[in-house]
Amino acid sequence: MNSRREFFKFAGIAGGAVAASAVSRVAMAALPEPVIQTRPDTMAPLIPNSGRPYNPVVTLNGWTLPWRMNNGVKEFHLVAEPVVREMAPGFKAHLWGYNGQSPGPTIEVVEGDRVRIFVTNKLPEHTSVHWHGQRLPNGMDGVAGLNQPAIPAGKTFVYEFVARRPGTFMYHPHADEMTQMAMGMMGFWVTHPKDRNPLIDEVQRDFCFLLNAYDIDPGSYTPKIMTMLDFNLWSWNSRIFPGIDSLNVRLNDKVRIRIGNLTMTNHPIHLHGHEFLVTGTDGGPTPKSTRWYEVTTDVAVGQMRQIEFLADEEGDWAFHCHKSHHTMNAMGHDVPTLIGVDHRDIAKKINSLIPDYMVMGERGMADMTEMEMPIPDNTAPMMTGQGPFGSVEMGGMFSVVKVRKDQKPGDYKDPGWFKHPEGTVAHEYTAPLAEPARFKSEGGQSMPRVQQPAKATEVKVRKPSSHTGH
Ligand SMILES: [Cu+2]
Repeated sequence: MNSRREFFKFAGIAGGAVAASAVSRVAMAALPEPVIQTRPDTMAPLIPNSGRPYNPVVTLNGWTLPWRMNNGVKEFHLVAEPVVREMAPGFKAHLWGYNGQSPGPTIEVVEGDRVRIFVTNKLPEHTSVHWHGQRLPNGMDGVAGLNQPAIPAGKTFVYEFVARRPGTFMYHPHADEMTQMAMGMMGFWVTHPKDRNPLIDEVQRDFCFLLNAYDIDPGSYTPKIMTMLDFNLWSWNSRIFPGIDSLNVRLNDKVRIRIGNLTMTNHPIHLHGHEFLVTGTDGGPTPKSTRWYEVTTDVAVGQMRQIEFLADEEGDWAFHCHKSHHTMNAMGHDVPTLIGVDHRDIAKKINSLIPDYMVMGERGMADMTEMEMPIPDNTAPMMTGQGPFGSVEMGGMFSVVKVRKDQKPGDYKDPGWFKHPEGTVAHEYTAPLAEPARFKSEGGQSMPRVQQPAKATEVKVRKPSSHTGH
C-alpha cells in the first residue's frame, strides 16, 4: 500500500518493520509541532476541521489533541513528560503525563481513520504506549519488551494503525507501568462511528474522564508509587472535588458520559435524579437486549463504561463514586470514631496546656469542614466545597450534573447554582409533631440456644484505626 511505504519513508524506518521504531533525526524535523496545554480547565469541544465530521466529546478538566492531516493520515504528537497538575485550586502535584497535563489529551478519531502517533519521551526513563482496547497490528500494541523495544529517554517512536471499531478507549504506558501509571500517565481515546450505527445513538452532550488515584502525603508534591491500595487522593482526570468541573447540560439533552478506570480498585459511579443505560464498554457498544436502567454502575479496574440518559429533570444533581471514602481527600490516618464521646472536660484541660487543641469528630466529621483547621501547605482539605446551602462535605470523586432549561445548545459554561421553584426545597418544620414510631424489642433467634448469655453486651461502632484497603 502506497501510504504505508510513504509512512516508512517519512518516519525514516529502513526495511519497513511493522513494530513501532525510533524515528531518525532527519524525520524528526518533519514531526507535527507538539501542542502543550498549561491549564487544567475543561476545554471547549474540538470541532474537527479536517477528516470525517463527528460530534466531539468534552473531556472533564481536559482537552482534545489537535491533529495534522498528512496524505489522508491523522498525525498526532504525544510528548511524555513530567508535569505539574493542579489537582484542585491551591493544590499542585508533580506528576508525569503527556503534553503538559495528566491525564494526557483525549485523542478523537473516526472509525476507519488511519492514525499515526509520534511519541516523544521526555521522561527520565524509558516508556511505551499501549492503546487499550484497540484492534491493531501486534507490533503497535505497545507492550515494551513483548511488542516493541521500550522508547528510550530522549527518543521519539511512531505508532500507526487504523481505528477499526468505534468506541471508548484509553492509552497508558506498558513499561515500568506501576510507576508510570501511579505518576499519572494515561489518556482517553474516542473512536466515533463512521456511519449511523444502530447501537450508537445521537447525543447532544458527550463527556469523558478517567478514574485515577494518587498517594501524596499531606504537604508534599510527588505521589508514592509503591502504594497498592491505600491511596489518599481519588480523582477524576487527576482533579479532586471541589476542583472537578460540573457537567453542564440543557434540559432534555441526551447525555453520554464515558468513564475509564485506571485505579487499583472498583468505583460504583452513581448519578442522582435520573436513570441511565450502560450503552458501551471498551469492548464496544452493548447489544440493546443487555441494557437495563440503573442509577449506579460499577467500573472495575481496567474497565470502561459508557452511560447514557435523558436529562429531563432540572437541577444540580450529584454525580459521584458511591464508596464514601472516595469522596474524601487526604485525611490524617488513624482517626478513630469519636461519635458520642464527650471530650469537653478533657479538651478544657488540654486547652490550658495547648491553646489550639481541638477534638475532632465527637459529633461526626462535619465539624471538620466548618472549623478551618490549619493544614500543611499544598494539602487539599479533606472534604469541602461551598454549595448554595453550605458546605457540601465532599472531596475526591464527586461532581455535579447541572440540568438547565435555558442552557444554550452546545454551551458547556457553568450556569451557576440551580434556582429552585418556590416550595421545592427541604426546610425546617416547626409545627407540633406526633411521637415518631420507633421499634424497640429484643431480637429473636431462629433456634433456641443451649445456654443464655449471663448478661447482654452493647457495643459502639468504631471505625478501624487505619483505612487500609478502602
Ligand atoms: Cu471510588
